[in-house]
Amino acid sequence: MDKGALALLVNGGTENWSSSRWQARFEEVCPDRRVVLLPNGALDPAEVHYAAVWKPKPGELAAFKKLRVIFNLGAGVDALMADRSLPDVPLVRVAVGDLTDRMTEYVVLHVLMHHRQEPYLRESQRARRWAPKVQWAAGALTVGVMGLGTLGAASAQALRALGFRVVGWSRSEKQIEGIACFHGMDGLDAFLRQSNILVCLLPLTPQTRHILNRDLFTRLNRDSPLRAPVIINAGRGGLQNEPDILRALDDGTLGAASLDVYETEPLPTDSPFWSHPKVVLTPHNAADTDADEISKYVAQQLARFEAGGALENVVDRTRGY
Ligand code: NDP
Ligand code: OXD
Repeated sequence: MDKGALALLVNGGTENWSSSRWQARFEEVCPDRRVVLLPNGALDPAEVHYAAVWKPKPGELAAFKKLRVIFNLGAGVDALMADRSLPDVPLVRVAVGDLTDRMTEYVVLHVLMHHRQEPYLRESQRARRWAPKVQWAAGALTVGVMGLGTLGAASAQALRALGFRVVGWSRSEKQIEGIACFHGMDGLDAFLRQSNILVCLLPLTPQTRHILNRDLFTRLNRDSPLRAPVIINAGRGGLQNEPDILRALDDGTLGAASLDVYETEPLPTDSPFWSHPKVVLTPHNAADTDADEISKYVAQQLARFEAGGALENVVDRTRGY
């Protein structure tokens, strides 16, 4: 059987998304297959049967008429969903333990940072000030996790294991031990009214765009030792209304924000987020997509598919994630 080429299209721009690194890894895990880095003017598009991609630009995959599967090299597929000319073949996203563990680390780190008053303690250190404030127990706070999928459910369980009260919100009904689960727009208010720290791990879809807005912030719970609620967004920048976040931080509606993702990435140097005293900023590295792990995951899926098996983690295009 003609194996067809695997085309690699990586528009990353950061060290983790170096296309030569991804090419070397794919050549190692797919030794019997031609791995071609795009763009490649010498390539006959009909030779391409599979594509492994990160942030392709709209239209970049349309030329490959013999495509059988598109593998997205990350968990979020919003960039692909925005491409109206995307070939109508199965689209597989990443859902692997390595990525999930990395995101859990990020979420636990940032929840603990706000819970343990780290910004205040670092400021005290710089001022050589010995002035501890009362520290409450984890059980005094409720963490609300928006999105109870692969990443959200794992983070919720890790937070629960640390002693936080945890509530979760998803599109469909869920049951997760020890976590009060809410779903749908009807369940959103009850979920928000309990949440002192809000962790957002939703995918970006037309339904979730700008869901993190002023109206939502005003519905978060202020009755905790933190008083003003805190938001942590590691989903996508398009989930947040950025002027609303800044206004809410400035007028005390929000106490702090940990942000890993932004409407425009890289974050422009003149963004107020860089220097805002209540913002803990990271450059979209909450859960790096590891080239070793993900190339193996794609190679395994590809081998299974060619042997007649089913693909896993196929995106539902009508839902958009
Ligand atoms: P999943 O698809 O496994 O989970 C998505 C969750 O969001 C599901 O629980 C889903 O509900 C819920 N959801 C989707 N739409 C809605 C809606 N309209 N209302 C309520 N709930 C909704 O995704 P993952 O957990 O794997 O990843 C989540 C996102 O994290 C990715 O899409 C990506 O954007 C982001 N990400 C960010 C990274 C970073 O480094 N910052 C790294 C990796 C991912 P239901 O369960 O009912 O379907
Ligand atoms: C992803 C990401 O979606 O890295 O995997 O953001």
